[in-house]
Amino acid sequence: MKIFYSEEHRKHHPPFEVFDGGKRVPYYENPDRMDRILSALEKTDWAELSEPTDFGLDPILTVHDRDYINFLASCWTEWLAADPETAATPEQHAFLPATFALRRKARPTTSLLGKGGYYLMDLSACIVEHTYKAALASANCALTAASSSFILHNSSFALCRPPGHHAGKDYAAGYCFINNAAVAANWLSAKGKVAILDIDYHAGNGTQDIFYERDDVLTISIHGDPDYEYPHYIGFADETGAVKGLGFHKNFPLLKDTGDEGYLSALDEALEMIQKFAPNYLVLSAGMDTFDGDPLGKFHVTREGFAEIGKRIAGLTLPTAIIMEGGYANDALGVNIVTLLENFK
Ligand code: OKP
Ligand code: ZN
Repeated sequence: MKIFYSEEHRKHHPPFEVFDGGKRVPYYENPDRMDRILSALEKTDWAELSEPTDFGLDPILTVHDRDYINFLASCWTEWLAADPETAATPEQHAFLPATFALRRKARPTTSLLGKGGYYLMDLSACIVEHTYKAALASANCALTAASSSFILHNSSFALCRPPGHHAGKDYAAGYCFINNAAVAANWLSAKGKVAILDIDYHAGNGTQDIFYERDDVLTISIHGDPDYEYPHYIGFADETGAVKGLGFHKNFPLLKDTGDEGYLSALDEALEMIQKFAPNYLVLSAGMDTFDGDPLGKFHVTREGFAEIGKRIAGLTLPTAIIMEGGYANDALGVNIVTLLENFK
């Protein structure tokens, strides 16, 4: 299987994030996640790693707002110039505003912190010196996987970091800056019908937002119910798309403590919808944080569960661009992703 991976993620390593209640914790979305996956992939005889191709900014700018991307590009340099404390010890800091734009009646002001509060949705989208470069390389991994799946008509894996599914057209959120899966799916949508299935534990709010009014890209997300789980305000069952896109989005909000059985029955419904839609390509937002014991999740999907999930999705027999999203039980992350991927060889 072709796997696209770039080392650019390594220097996107914010020293902390801020949890609910104001607690400062080490950044969960860390480079170690990739090392665990790489070492598990090395043990297989089918993982064929290569560097992503640089697609330039055009395919990203058809999904994301130009001013937002400009903000990501220049944010750190501007912050360094504005904040002497960060300039003195950059590795101990991140760009993280303390005031956020409430609802969408706000506008991005000319001040950097005003832009930050407008373009960032929460305290987990910390920007540091190399964040923008890492996010671009991550998007290129997804684009290269999409084009590989298009050309070779088979499945591929984009080992993306940072992840993408919480990022919307003009906002970063939950460790995500550029929506890799959305960029890949939008690129593929010029070649045929595309479905995106998001199996990360968290609702794929960014992906939902981006395609909400489109009928050529079906989006489905299976996740912890936003009634108790991040991202809190989106991912409910009654959100099914709008205008032309009505009926082309589906959320499966699940209860706390969902295990293999409950998960697989939601998955079966999702797969049935995808079959009815009859896409030419599938983009799979593959988060592994549904795993039993993930520090950021409340589900109990087992390794056997991932084997079955992979088997059933691969059963669609669609060329699938598999895009890495979350998963924070680092000890198990490598084996879990390999268990999922094995079905798509
Ligand atoms: C990213 B992905 C913890 C606050 C939530 C954000 C989680 C982002 C998950 N109580 N922090 O979907 O794996
Ligand atoms: Zn997640």
